[in-house]
Amino acid sequence: MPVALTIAGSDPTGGAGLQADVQVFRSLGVHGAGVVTALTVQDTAKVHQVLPSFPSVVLEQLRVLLRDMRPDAVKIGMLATDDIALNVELALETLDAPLPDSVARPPRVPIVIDPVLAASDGTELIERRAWARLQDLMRRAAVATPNLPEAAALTGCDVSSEEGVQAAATVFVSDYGAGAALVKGGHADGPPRDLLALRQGATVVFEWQGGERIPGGRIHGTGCALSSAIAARLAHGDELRIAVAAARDFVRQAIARAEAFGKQARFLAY
Ligand code: PXL
Repeated sequence: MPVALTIAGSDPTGGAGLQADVQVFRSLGVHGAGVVTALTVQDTAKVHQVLPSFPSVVLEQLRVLLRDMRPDAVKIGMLATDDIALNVELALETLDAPLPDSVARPPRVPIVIDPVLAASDGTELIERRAWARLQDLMRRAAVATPNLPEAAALTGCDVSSEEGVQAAATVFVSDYGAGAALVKGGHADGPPRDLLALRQGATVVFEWQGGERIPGGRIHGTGCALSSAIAARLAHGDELRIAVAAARDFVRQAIARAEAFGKQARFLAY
């Protein structure tokens, strides 16, 4: 069974964060490993508190884990603080080191970065001063998966038009160095359209991916599930475009079957 590693915050409701990521991994036939970047105090209504992990523990957990168990894909979600983001960046260098019994560089492990800035209730899930580190980390991403507010915040682009979304996606790929960017259109009104921007040589090509809005209102954890599903498919060896298409299908079906949990939330069902 392939292994995917999530580096993410803990959401005790299981609707988002690391708990959701490992459920998605398993349901897509991938073993889920996980390093917790932050605890949250959270119910289905809101995030009450955020408690970042010790940065040194995140670094040690990742170094010890990565020396032992090489993941086939990595997903990065909530990073909480600049120090944690820095330590994640440092630990990921372990992935580039030659394997113990070889002098050759190991093949690059695909990394999916979901640049989580805030929870739906507005609670900050990463400190503002860490945004630059998050932008810097993008050069390690096979694909970044910002939603519209995150794409706007991290690039400064006005994403209210199609051209603006393309400009933001281009910043992720051309300026920050991500291999690709999937800008998720779910936050806009009307039928949601995602934009996949792919680097092809010196240029960036765009693919708009449409869909109808499935009625029923907001669902918690769709972003976490989408990025984890992409990582799971990449862990299976899918090419990026195929992995993104499969992950979008997976989330769309899970939205259509969403179930109510707790007092205030609907979670994906898969
Ligand atoms: O959906 C963003 C998100 C990511 N990670 C954690 C969260 C949330 C939203 O609440 O709690 C841990």
